[in-house]
Amino acid sequence: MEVDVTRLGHRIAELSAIGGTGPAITRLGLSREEQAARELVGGWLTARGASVRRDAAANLVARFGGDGPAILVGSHLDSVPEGGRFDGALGVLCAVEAIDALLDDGVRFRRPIEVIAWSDEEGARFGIGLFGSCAAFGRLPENAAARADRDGMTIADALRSLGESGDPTRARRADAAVSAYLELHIEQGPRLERAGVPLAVVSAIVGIFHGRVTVRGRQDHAGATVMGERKDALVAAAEMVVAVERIARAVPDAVGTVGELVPKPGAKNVIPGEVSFSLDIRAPREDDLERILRELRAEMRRIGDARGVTSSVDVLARVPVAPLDLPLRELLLRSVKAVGVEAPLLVSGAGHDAQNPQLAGIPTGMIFVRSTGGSHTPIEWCDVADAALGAEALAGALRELAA
Ligand code: HGY
Ligand code: MN
Ligand code: MN
Repeated sequence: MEVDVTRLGHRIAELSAIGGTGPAITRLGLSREEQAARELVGGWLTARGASVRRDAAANLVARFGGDGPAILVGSHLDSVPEGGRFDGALGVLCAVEAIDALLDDGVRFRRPIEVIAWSDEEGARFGIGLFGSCAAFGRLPENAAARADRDGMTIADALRSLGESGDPTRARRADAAVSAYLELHIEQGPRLERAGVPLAVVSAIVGIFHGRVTVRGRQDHAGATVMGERKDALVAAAEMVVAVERIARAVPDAVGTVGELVPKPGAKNVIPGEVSFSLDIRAPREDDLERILRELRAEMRRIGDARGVTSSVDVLARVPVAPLDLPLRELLLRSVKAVGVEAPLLVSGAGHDAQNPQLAGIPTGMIFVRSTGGSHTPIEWCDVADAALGAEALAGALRELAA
């Protein structure tokens, strides 16, 4: 069985044109662009005989085969703003290519397979990462549908504008309906490139904390307020941001990032009275992640007391460390070996939809494909030859699981 590298390359290019401005991709969750991407991928799958639907959380679900627990395979089609063309998208395209190659090879599925494109994995608009797979596996935070983007549009509004009911919890899958989940994804880091190896198998995915901090000081006049009288929310927030980096750097393999920071009212001659900033903290060990969060809260209180400001943390998401299924890991190592690669086992520093089925108790496995240029950046890159090798390994695993 051979995957078709040319077909895969053309589809990467075709999908990249949706939300693409030059090398950069902006295909935000629950946006028109994400819907256009679902329609493109759904069309290819319908043409191969899948029954294609979109669920209440706007996940694309393309089913091959009859009744019974299904093997799910896929990733996400949304991107971060000005992101790359491979993060998420490659996993969906390689899942489609793997199915195409198996069908081209005359394989008949003894168990149902569903190709999935999870909606809004990045959480770039509404702040809830892994949104579509959280909805499917019952792991959405309270009141998720009321979360709004910067324009005040809520998740419920966005779903309704797509023609859904507005209640993403209706996408909940019965766990018994899913027998396994596989995801291929670019590595998004330098380890495979440095090792000169095209594929890896993922052993575990880091724990993730996503939050939003609000710092409240006193808005005042930039000229008439002497320095000793200020309650400057932005300077306090800046000290807290530096503390995030210092505390995370002190814990092995942990990371801490502030990617968004919004001062209010946001004028050059006004001392900011309020600042909100994002928190993205990750670690491969739960106790380390908890320790970082404890230290950070203590430091934010100390800085607030010293500067006469207050701060609060709104928890957006807390995904525990997810060790992936051992038997599936062995199966994927065999499938990768069958395409000629001695794959290393890697812990994923990036979050993935795969965390949700695994944490819901569904056997889950991941294949990484070598990528270069970093990720969440237009210069993210993956050679189509490496992608095809990944699709070949994925097809081998699906053949063993379902054919
Ligand atoms: O943030 C992440 O790790 C993923 O790209 N959503
Ligand atoms: Mn991403
Ligand atoms: Mn991704």
